[in-house]
Amino acid sequence: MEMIIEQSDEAKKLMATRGWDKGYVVFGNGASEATVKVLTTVCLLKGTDFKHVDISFDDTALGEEDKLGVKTDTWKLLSAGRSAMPALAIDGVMHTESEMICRKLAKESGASAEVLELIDLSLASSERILNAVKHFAWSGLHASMGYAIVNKDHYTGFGQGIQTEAWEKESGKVIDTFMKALEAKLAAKPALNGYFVGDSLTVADCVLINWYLTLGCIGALDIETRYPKFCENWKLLKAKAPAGAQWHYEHFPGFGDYCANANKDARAAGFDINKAMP
Ligand SMILES: N[C@@H](CCC(=O)N[C@@H](CS)C(=O)NCC(=O)O)C(=O)O
Repeated sequence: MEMIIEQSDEAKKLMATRGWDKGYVVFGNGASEATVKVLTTVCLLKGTDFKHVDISFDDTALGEEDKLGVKTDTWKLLSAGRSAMPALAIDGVMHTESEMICRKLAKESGASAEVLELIDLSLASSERILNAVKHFAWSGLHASMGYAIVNKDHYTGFGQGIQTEAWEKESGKVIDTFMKALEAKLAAKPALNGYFVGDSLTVADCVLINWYLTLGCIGALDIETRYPKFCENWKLLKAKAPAGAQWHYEHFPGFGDYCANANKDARAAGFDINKAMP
């Protein structure tokens, strides 16, 4: 289960010119809710033995620095038309889909069945959950900004009035089932310590690391009352400052304020993820 991108000859040539065809190269913005999963996983498993190409939320052209915009033709070329982040190149082979990348790396590093099960739990629901957050938060923000920082067609399928009430309710069910499973997992631990399995960081923690801010801060879901153990555990992990998560912790919450502001009227009129919950 992995998503390998078939790059064109032109893309492969660029990868080689920049030295991105050797070793591990993470492409993505550290703040991003999908990129943070891969960055923390790669830091956990490879230490500092990887390159990081910053994919910025704009149309910055590739220069001397390892940095280019998510809206550029260059990123479109490298990502074979997907134009989304993150991606991980392993010796020049490009992989996409954050959780699938993490699962592959976890499996190859000999992760336990318990860790793989937690990754699979997230994999089974994450597309719908991310779409729900796009629906209730991101799409309103990006529309209000004229799609200045993202690729428009990734967001126009969501937003007030675009999905049905049945879709919204189903999304709420998926979120609740997923979060209750995580809550139960934590309830079975002798004490919360920031980690879902045992007493050290695993790839399961890396894959699950974004959901607190994605759902609570961006989606404005009332997670603190609904899933208290999950929230406490996330805070305990944050206090341990796992490598690769610093940009997500620091810069991602700011987007929550922008989303709240852009969706203010819609939310006041009842377009609210909390109303979709069972
Ligand atoms: N399912 C994908 C989601 C990728 C995704 O939505 N990435 C966002 C950032 S978190 C992105 O690239 N947004 C900019 C855009 O789509 O133009 C994954 O987990 O890798």
